[in-house]
Amino acid sequence: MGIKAFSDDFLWGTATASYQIEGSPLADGASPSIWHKFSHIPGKTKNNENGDTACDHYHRYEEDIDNLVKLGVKAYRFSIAWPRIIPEPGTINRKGIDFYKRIIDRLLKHNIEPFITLFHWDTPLWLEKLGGFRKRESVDHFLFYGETLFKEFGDRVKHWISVNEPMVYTISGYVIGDMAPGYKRDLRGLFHAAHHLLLSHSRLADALHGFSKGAVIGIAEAQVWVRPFKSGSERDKRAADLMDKLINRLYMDPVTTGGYPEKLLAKAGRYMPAGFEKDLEGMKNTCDFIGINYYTSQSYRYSLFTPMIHAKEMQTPGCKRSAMWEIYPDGIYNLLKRVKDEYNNIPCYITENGFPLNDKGRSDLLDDAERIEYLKDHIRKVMQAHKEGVNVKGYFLWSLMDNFEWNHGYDMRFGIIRVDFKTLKRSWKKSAYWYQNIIKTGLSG
Ligand code: GBH
Repeated sequence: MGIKAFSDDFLWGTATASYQIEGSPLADGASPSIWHKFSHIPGKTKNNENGDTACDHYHRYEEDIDNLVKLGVKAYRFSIAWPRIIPEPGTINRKGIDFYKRIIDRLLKHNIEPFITLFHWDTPLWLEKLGGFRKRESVDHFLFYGETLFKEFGDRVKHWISVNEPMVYTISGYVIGDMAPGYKRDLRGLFHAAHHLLLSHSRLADALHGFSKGAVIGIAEAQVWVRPFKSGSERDKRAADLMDKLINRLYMDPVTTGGYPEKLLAKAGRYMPAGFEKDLEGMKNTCDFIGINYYTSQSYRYSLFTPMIHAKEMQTPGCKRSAMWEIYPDGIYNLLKRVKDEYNNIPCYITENGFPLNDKGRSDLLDDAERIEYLKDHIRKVMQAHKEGVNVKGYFLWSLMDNFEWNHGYDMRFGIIRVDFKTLKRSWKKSAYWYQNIIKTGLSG
């Protein structure tokens, strides 16, 4: 199957996020984010690493865009750091806007389509102090920030992503606590924040459509292909189904087909903000497209002793693993098919897909053959879905370059371009040359 399986306007791209690459988080009038605070608390991240320097993209964005040009990407997904734009409630910071304006103009000059994520987890610390996404007022603050960006960039940016992975932000940030804002076992926090993030998305969509004709907005959903541990077991099937609703559909349904999964509300409705039902009608069908961030699959078995969810994650027998997760290329296909069959074949993009490697035991740090294999297998599945009528319009590889992998620090590397975090030198890995070739000539064999 060659690249011709995709239409000519298929957008090949790469993705990054502000706090993970920029560095200089307090430069030029920016205020701290929750990730700045969290990563400076001892013990929260691997080796106590933080985003103070990261890839120094803040000063090296020209070189990084040169690499995008060399790769030949048609699109580039990146995020804007909210606390650079709105350093305190109601205040707009020109210097923050100018930084992103320079990036956008440079991309456009090279015919690279910017896909801008408004919020990739770096909540302004001032907002968290006001209660963060737990509070309904967060929606108004998000809207003020979003409208500022639409006004500044709406003439030239046509693709917007409101929120990156509300699932990870709320589950890791309010229940597991391994990511900012770092609360633990706070189910009320989880369901309140989830609702306010999704409500924000819908308000931002209304604002964008009123403002800029032809601009589109979606949300980037972390999607995990969830399976029962024993496919023949009814109890395992029920456990997996509930986890699918908790991980995937809770964040997807309200802004597409409408409403929260009933089965989940029956169990957890009491954690939702009062009167949330009144918001649902306005939230429905507010995605012009869906972004899918796909990395992995998970298996669940019934477990009497896990409170409320009665599900326990198990290693899927026979499933290969990366340094972080299970490898299951069929999952990306299955989830894309689901968009076609259950979400009205809404246009979609793979907004992230990629592979982690660390340096341990590697003699050639630029030889990432395992990554190439992973990418090839997954892109092939995307092609298959496309061929079978899924309206998938692009693929963004995570990530352009190694970066600050949140609580994993700089240890887990997802880049197709290596960053030496001492010298900040960029070097192309084998996968970068491979991807350059895919973009140019397609996938064969
Ligand atoms: C993305 O998160 C982020 O958007 C990006 O910033 C990050 O750098 C990148 O991926 C690589 O991690 O969480 O143990 O239940 C990915 C998050 C990872 C969420 C796999 C679902 C399933 C395993 N996804 N995860 S677990």
